[in-house]
Amino acid sequence: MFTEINVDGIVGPTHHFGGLGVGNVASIEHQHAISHPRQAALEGLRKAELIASLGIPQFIFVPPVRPRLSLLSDLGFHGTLQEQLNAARAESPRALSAAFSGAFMWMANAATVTPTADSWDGRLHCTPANLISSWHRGSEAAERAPQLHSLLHGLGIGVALHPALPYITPLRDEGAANHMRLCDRTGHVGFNVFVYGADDAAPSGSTQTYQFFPRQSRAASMAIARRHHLASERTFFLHQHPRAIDAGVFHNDVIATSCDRILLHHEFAFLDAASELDRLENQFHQCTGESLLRIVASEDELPLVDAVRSYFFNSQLVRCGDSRAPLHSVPTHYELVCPHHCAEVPSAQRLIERLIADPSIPIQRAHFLPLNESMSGGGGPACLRLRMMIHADQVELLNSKWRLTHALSEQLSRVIEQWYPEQLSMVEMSSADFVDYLTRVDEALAGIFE
Ligand code: SUG
Repeated sequence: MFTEINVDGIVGPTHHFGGLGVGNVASIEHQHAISHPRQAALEGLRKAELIASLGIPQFIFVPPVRPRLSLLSDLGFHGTLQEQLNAARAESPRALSAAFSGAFMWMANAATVTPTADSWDGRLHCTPANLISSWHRGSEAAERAPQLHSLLHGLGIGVALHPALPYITPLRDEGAANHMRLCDRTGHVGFNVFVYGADDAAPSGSTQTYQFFPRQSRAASMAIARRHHLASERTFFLHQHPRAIDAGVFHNDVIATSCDRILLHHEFAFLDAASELDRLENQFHQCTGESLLRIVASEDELPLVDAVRSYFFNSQLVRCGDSRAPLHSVPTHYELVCPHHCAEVPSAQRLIERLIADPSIPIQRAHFLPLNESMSGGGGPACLRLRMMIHADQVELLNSKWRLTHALSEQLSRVIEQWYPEQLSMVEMSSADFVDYLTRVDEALAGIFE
């Protein structure tokens, strides 16, 4: 029996709104607004605690070091630290923001992970995402890879941790945010669905009329499928709908979600996908003997603008119950962990009520979580976690230092309350004293994990 585990990242003390998220309307709207790192970190932690309480083994990583001063010197800012910061703020606020980026909190972009059951070599494969579309996230793969290695190394040779794809624009990759895994009740028969925004091989002019630059390329998705040794008959590539990208859907997980045999998506999630979706449904039935449960929200039911405002599809769809229990002893049910914005957008609220009321859909409950700070940067609950399917017996082999227990959560809360800035703006970020202060925050966090 396979079970899902989640890995979140502790929100960093430099969480701020730099407006750097490409095609991300919340990020663009909040550019240079005052952020609240302490609140952001506590909201993220509460979300992870709720997921753990629903029975998902929950892990949490420490933040990478910020600022990345090497970025400033690489860009030619020189002199004392204060001079570098002053010059960056005056000449290139984007560079300054990128150096202090807290975007690593959105762990769904950390990597694409496929389980042992899906590859012909029987290994779990993990490719950290190169995140080259924007100013601020290209360093994350190198920063998260050692943590992923530390988490997974107890699984031994059953793990292939690949390097990120080459850092070239035709291979731009945003990780699990553009990947969905569907599977049968046991989790043993898996189907991998990759969703890309740009197909560089498509005839020019076909559908490339975007307002926003599409972040995931088909070439990147295909390379990941190849290096993960996925069976082609259970691997699918879908094109994100340009209407969705233009409405602010910069990742698939803003317009579609999945868990086990449930695929929930918007009418305009994919372009010309009818035949691929038919093939997916047929293959699913043939290989598993079960039916895929495909639930579509129409534009009438949830207009794209409301999907983006509410981030409904970025809710976490969680299988509840004891995943180690014998298969047929517990009826499987699912719960939605939604951003509280869903309760404020009437169409999203009605859609959630419809799903829960429908007896043919095993979703029984919705939780609404305050995630204001993450949402203002364009990240909902699902953006904050990297999910992996592993064999239930292997959970104990993962490095328990990263496991979110009640005690760890209390320690983290204390450090966050004591050390994290309540507010942050570009003014503080251009102060050498603040940089000095950040090293002490890092030490306090690191002390917890020693
Ligand atoms: O890459 N926002 C992130 C949000 C990532 C959401 N992840 C998923 N959908 N899985 C991004 O756009 C905002 C940073 C800023 O405002 O400068 C930002 O990076």
